[in-house]
Amino acid sequence: MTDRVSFELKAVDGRARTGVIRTPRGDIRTPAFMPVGTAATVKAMLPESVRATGADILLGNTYHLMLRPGAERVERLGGLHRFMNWERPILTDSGGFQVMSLAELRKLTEEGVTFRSHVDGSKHFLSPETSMQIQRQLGSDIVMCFDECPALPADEARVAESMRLSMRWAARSREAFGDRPGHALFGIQQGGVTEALRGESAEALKAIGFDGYAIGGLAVGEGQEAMFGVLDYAPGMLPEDRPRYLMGVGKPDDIVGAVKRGVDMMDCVLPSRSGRTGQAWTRRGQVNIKNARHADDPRPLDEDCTCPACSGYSRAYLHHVFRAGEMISGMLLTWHNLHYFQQIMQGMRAAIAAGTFAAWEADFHATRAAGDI
Ligand code: PRF
Ligand code: ZN
Repeated sequence: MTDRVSFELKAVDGRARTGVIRTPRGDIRTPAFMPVGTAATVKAMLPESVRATGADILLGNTYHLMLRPGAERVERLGGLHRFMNWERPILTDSGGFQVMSLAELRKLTEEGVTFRSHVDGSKHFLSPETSMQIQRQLGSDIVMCFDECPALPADEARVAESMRLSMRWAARSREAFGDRPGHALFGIQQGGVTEALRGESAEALKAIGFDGYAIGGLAVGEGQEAMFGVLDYAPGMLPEDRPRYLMGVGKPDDIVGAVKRGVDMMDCVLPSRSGRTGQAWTRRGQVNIKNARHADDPRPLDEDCTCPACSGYSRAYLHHVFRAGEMISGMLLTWHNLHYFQQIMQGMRAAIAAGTFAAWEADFHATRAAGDI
């Protein structure tokens, strides 16, 4: 165990990297996928089950937790780790992005953003300073800067203005975070799909200095080709010796393409959310368990998967419990999806360490192209 957060790069294969982020609450093997535990739970999963899928770290949300149950309450109850019974690392997003997508009657100024709660309509204010305070009350291990992220497509002048505001907020976040050994603060690069703006943002963040660097403002409507276009240059603008985190991504092929381009960490609601809507992600692509073709199928979702859903249950059973609206449906499919996403990460970590990432990636795409059987 360590009393600081550090990053050790273990191997590089092409632009893909593998390493480990060490924290007082445990190691995070990279490339890492972080399941999303927005409301102090990864929906439909016990924390020990999330750990059993191979997760080293979860993501929590400032926005949701400040509204319900409240950051002061979580702090009084011993912090987010104790509260949700997950003692390993937690990264918290800073709230700005969620305010823009979920809150009502938002008012954005240089100081911060005033908004009404989507839960009960109550009025709140978030700024770099209040976001840092809330993330400290939660006890977050990896704290994110307070930023703003425009939906794409947006005109370049608007993207530039927003990025520059986020960089001023990054400096205020750094100042408000202070010096907290054992906890890390990550900056967030913005700049849309414009290389010069991404470069300006990276330089601003590096001048401030952070423990890690996120790539924000992607997967917001631009499409995979444009996202990969940005990822062809954006990771290379950030310090090589710090973790790089692509926020809110993505589907399995997005994740693989991002790691190929030098990304170390990602998070997405996709495996957990789609588990509750009857969508399974497998080596051979997506399976919609609602489909009538599964009603009599005695085979598991994926015969090579070792998760509880695939070890003990048929597609026919998974189809039945989904159709019947039984809670075990979301539990089993979420477990399978999280397990599959973590298998992808483990496969990439091993391949990068062995210098065989290109072959691993070719096999990943070939298996998917073969389709569901
Ligand atoms: N900023 C923050 N959180 C985020 C994003 C961002 O740009 C995104 C964009 N994909 C997801 N979550 N703070
Ligand atoms: Zn499975």
